[in-house]
Amino acid sequence: MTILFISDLHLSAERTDITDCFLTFMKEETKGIDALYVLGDLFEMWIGDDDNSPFHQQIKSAFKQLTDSGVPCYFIHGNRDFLVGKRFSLETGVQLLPEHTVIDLYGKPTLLLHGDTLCTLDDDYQRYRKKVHNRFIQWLFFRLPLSYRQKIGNKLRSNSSMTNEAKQQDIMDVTPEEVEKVMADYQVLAMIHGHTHRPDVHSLTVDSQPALRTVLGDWYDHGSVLVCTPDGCQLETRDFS
Ligand code: OKV
Ligand code: MN
Repeated sequence: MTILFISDLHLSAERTDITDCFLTFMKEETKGIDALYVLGDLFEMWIGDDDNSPFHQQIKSAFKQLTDSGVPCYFIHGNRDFLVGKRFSLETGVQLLPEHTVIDLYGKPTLLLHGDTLCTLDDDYQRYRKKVHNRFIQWLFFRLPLSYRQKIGNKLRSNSSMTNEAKQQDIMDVTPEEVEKVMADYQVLAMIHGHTHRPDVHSLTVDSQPALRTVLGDWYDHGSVLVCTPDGCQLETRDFS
């Protein structure tokens, strides 16, 4: 009995080392598990489900094989792949979940989310987020041909003019008050999220009760998996080959 959680792989055609590690993980570690949850930023960028390059086909077929084998697979959008949509879901069998989702994790109500909404002090990002999540702006974006959307994506990405190394450090951490508020709102004592690339388990107090916040790791220089069984959860890493 095992449930696996991953996030922040930032898969791209350029980083074949990450892709290889992910495909090996999908083939060798997901057989017969109870569920796989992907908590956002599976992809470095996503400008529409109609982007069907060999790279995307390779990733999608890995999910399709898993869900066809009977393993339920769930996805919560990240800040990079928030445009993953119904067509991706139909092609892969991966079920899209709302941005805040409470699951029963072997008897423990657990709130799952990507984590970007917890970084409330990052004004620039929250302003950008509001724009690109606007339904009308998204409707306009999808009117554009794939090649234009690709150009806009590349432009926006290069505008954040830092090196990849600096970008990793630059992600703001969560606001502790926001974490407590969200957990109290959802009446949970356990939360799992990614986004900050600061894998750890934090103890906190919610409604004067002890609570746990587990942060998943990114896949920048090794794989990162949260392995949960009825006995508990453990953050683990996987070396690139
Ligand atoms: C994803 C991030 C690029 C951060 C654009 C409307 C608009 C959607 C979009 C374009 C960019 C996603 C979809 C990408 C995340 C970046 C740069 C920084 C901090 C519009 C709707 F307004 F331009 F019309 N986008 N792409 N960033 O390349 O995947 O998260 S992306
Ligand atoms: Mn993120």
